[in-house]
Amino acid sequence: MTYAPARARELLARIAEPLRAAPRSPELDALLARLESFAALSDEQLNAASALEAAAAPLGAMRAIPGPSRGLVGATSNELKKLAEAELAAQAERAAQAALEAERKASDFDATLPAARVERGALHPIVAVTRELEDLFTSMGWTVLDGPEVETEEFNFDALNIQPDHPARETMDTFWVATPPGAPRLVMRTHTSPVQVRAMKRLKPPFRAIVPGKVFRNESVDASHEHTFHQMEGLVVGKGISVGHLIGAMKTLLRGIFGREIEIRLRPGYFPFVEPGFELDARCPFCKDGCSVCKRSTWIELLPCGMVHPNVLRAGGIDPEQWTGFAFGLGLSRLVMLRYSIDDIRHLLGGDVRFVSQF
Ligand code: FA5
Repeated sequence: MTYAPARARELLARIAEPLRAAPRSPELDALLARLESFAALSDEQLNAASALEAAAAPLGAMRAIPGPSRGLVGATSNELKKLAEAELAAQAERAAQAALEAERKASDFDATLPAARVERGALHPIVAVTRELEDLFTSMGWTVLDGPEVETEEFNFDALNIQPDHPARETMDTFWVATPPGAPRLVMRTHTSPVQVRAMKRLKPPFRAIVPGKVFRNESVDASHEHTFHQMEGLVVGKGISVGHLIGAMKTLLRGIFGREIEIRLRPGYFPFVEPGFELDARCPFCKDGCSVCKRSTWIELLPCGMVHPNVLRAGGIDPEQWTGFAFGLGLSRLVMLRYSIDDIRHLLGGDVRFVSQF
């Protein structure tokens, strides 16, 4: 039933009637006076809010009401209360609707227009390939390690058996970090290999780890050379580790990357921290008899690697008489270029959203 002042007045009269006939007391007189004051209100004044107040009066003074009348007075008061509450709720709902309507009108809201397009992000190809490689290696029980990008001269060069007169230390290739005189010299790491020695100091052999990360070289930039690029180091230290293990791991790595068996060849390569050292070439996955990617040779120079030099094991606190190991340094940025046929390395860290959103 909808609220009307006449209905409220009717219910108030029904509440008061048995009270008037009941034996009098000061509390009962006060309650009757209060009920009469509500009944005396104009229709406008006797709105749902005052009807709710009127219903609360007998409900809050039940003890003043003589026993025989309580049931009837209580039930009628509750009816009045419910009626007033329903009206107040309906009023609140109408007000909310009206506010929404006003807001819609004010803001040109059109529920029939298509929703605003949300730009979808995409993984950077370097991140995508790094994650794939991490999945591949962790599935074979390797650990993923990290190392500092600002590295000490000791870890970046000395501990890796790179002599002080090695050309890689010269300003040409290395970004030196300004340090106070006498403090250990710092560099932006030129490769991920310093993490080899950090890993040896931290982990007890045997262990297998990869280290994907950013490296920095003071080089002139062109389509295949960046000053900031990504590498992924790999390191295995164990008993009786040989070149055979190295070749097996490299083949698994390439199979994981290209999705099929890839023919490889090893050429001698010189790196002070491995002995023997190799340059591993992969048969070009894009052609049979020469293309621009392999520079018409059908081989792609892919990853330098070798057996860990005894001096490096010693620098990492590992006895080279007991333990041997192999390491590799994958040029991750170049691999990503191969994988997605990207013709210029400068796209990778160029920060152009149009480039990244293609992957
Ligand atoms: C090294 O950095 C050695 N630390 C790799 C290594 C690790 C050898 C473990 C043996 C054992 P190199 O300077 O050749 O090696 O760099 C490794 C790879 O990084 C290269 O094969 C190449 O793919 C990539 N690379 C080197 N310079 C750049 C550059 N400026 N821009 C992009 N990629 C580069």
